[in-house]
Amino acid sequence: MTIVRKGLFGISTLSAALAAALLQAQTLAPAGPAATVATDAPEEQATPEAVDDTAAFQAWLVEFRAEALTRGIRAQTLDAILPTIEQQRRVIQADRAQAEFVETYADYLERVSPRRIEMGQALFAEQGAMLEAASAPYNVQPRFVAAVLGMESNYGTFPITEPLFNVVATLAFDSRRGEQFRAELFAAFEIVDKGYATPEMMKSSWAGALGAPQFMPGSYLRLAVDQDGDGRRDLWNMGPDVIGSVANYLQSTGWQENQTWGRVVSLPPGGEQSLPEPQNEGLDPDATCRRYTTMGAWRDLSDWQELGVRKADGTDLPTRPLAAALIIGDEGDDKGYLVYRNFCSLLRYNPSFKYALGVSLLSDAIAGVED
Ligand SMILES: [Ca+2]
Repeated sequence: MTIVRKGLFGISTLSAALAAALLQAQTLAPAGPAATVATDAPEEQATPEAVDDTAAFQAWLVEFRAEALTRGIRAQTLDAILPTIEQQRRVIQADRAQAEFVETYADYLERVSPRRIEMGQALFAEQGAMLEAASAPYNVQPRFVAAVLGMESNYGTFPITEPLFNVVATLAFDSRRGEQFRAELFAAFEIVDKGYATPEMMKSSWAGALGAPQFMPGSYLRLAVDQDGDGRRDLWNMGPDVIGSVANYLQSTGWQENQTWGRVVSLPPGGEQSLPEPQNEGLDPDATCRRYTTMGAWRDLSDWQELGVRKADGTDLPTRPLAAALIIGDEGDDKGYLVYRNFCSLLRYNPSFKYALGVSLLSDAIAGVED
């Protein structure tokens, strides 16, 4: 059995299609804080496919069922779904590949493509009033909601086809982020148990995220909203619920509607090397930003101005008092990004600098923000 599994799932049989799927999974899934990818990588090259742990997995499901019952999930729901759950070893491969995956900023940000910008603009042209109306109660500019959806699922057009229970159970049983996904598995059962979705609707990416906004099951329970008031929180079809839920998510992180994400800036002559050390001394960042320790110093825009940082076109930075951190993408870049506290809200959605920059630049492009 072990040998068969190795043949079926071993790296030597990794097809081009699977490799492509892994790349797609990267675009859909949290990539981990960009500057801490190295520490986020698994400590060793795990080869889960080489271990026949089917019996252990089944025993784990039995134990999971017992705890789920104590959490109030009905036996009827558990027994309809648990026997159908299978480990998906490709999910582990995708999860490992994701943590180790390194793409340059330049390559990653090609996702902010003319096509994706056009689709976002078409969304505003066709459903602008809905976007405005569903975002307004949460005090989030709709261009950011649209850009999140653009990056997460190409505005709900990516096919999301993996069986969520298989994906989440596989990751919950795996050691790398087991506890986190165990909580998500309870949440997934709760979604079905309470009738928010049928088991058939529980499809996900390779990282267990569902619907057009790619919410994890726990986020669905906490933050999805029934914006159109029809009694269901529908994240599966682009509409007011999807828009309102993303806006609600961003609001929950302290989004400030009177601010943007930040701006592209030009660095002083000499680039990064010309800026003073240490980079970690400065203003106290907003609470939402404190966890992102790799961001470096937070300084007032006037201080960045004094250090020689300018708008992308070389003109002076705005005089508005705002705390900002500097992110520099690929080594040798002569430009960077001064980011404000809303950027950290985007990181709460998906903790990757590249992802958050993708959303930011896409939101500017959709709305025609040039400055
Ligand atoms: Ca609804």
